[in-house]
Amino acid sequence: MTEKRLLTIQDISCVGQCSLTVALPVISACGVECAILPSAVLSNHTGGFPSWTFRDLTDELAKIEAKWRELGIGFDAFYTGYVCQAQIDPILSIMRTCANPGAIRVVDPVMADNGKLYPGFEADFPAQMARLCEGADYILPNLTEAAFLVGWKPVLDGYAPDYIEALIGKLHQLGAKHVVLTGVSFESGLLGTAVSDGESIAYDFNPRLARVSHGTGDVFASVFAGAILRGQSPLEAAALAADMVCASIQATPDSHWYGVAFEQMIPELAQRLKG
Ligand code: PXL
Repeated sequence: MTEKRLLTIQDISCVGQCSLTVALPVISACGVECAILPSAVLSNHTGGFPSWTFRDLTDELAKIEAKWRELGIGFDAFYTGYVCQAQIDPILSIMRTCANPGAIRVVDPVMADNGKLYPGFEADFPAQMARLCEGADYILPNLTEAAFLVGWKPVLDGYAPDYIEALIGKLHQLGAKHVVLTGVSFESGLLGTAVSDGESIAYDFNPRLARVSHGTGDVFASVFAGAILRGQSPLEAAALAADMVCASIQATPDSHWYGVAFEQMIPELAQRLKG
């Protein structure tokens, strides 16, 4: 158990094994206290269900921030995920006013995959999300999000290491200290992560699994944030996160289409971060 308290800001998709229903159990299993700030409440996520309800909670953010300031509540880490268009400034404010000394920021710029923005995000949202990346200690984009953040057209395959290096260089120019780029592949059988501290890039690869599943980005980011707070290096945290994503996918029956069975890897995650 660490004494550190993390605040995660992302939506509650009531059904769908993503965002807060993943972050809370996963970060708790890492032995890290996890406070939550829901950005929105949806009946279910937007990644494959034909429709959903959506309640934007932007109005709550400033009220909650004021109450936390009054009560002297602060956080050692912030981890942001799926947030709404108008929430960038309120979130930046919370990360300033409710930060304990040395607090870190982990920004997963959740907004796109497979070359496309998620439903509901306007074309100008990546520029807003880029403002959240400025000053982040870690940003965790997938290849599509990374391209949108820097104003490029997404390239999803057929690239060489110099494309990844150029993309990471541009992402650092947004003001992020570490870039953790997911979904990188130089040969078809391997899928991995590029981890950059602005000086050098290290890679971690796993065998590519046949299935592509929803919610894996949230599993990755939650394990990564928890492992960083448990003192792992960025590369160790990224490798652990990738292992836990693979274990979650492998535990998921083919008939289960809307998420991954991340619950099955929780005991292994807790074991690997024990002590
Ligand atoms: O897993 C990312 C995510 C989070 N929250 C909502 C989503 C998605 C991806 O589709 O729709 C509401």
